[in-house]
Amino acid sequence: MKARELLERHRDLWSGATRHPFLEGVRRGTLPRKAFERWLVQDYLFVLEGLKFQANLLARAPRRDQRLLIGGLSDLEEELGWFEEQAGRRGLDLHARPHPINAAYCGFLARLKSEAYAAGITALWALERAYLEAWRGAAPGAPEYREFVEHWSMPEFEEYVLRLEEAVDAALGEAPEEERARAGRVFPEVARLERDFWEMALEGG
Ligand code: HMH
Repeated sequence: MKARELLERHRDLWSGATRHPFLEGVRRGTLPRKAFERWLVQDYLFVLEGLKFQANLLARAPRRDQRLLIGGLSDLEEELGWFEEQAGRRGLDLHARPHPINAAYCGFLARLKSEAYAAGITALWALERAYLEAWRGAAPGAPEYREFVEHWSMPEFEEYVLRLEEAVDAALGEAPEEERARAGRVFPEVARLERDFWEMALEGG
């Protein structure tokens, strides 16, 4: 099994994760401001958890993936600063409570810390790839959201996602059958959680 096969096997779920009315609202500028602000605050909390998840993954990573994961961690930390700046500009309080949908996603990542590396790296690749495709699909984006579209559409980010895909393929290539199977189930789960995350931002409930 390869990372690409997972994308093909779950095409419909993947499309739900990467195309959503929220993103169409970003593209056209019709997104309610409240929905964007809700996304911004919740995504900040998600990235905070994501940093811990990735730090744990780094601690267990094979030698060949260490540099890639360290680079990703450093970018995530920078991204947190960027979110803080964006929130400050909009007068948003980042000390919010995680929405139950967000809490479910973070809980899923936290549980992966006690699972095999193959499952964890598959989840990381899937969630980063979801953002790459989702935001690129919203390009160029309404002027007020363009900075966000560009943030996740940069060639450097695409390169990072491609390197993660190689890491997934290498991990799957050497994992025992049951760990490969588990990684195969993690992928559609990430796709569902990504779709739910957009839904949460748009609908609020
Ligand atoms: C919900 N998925 C979500 N937020 C993010 N920032 C990413 C993926 C990419 O890091």
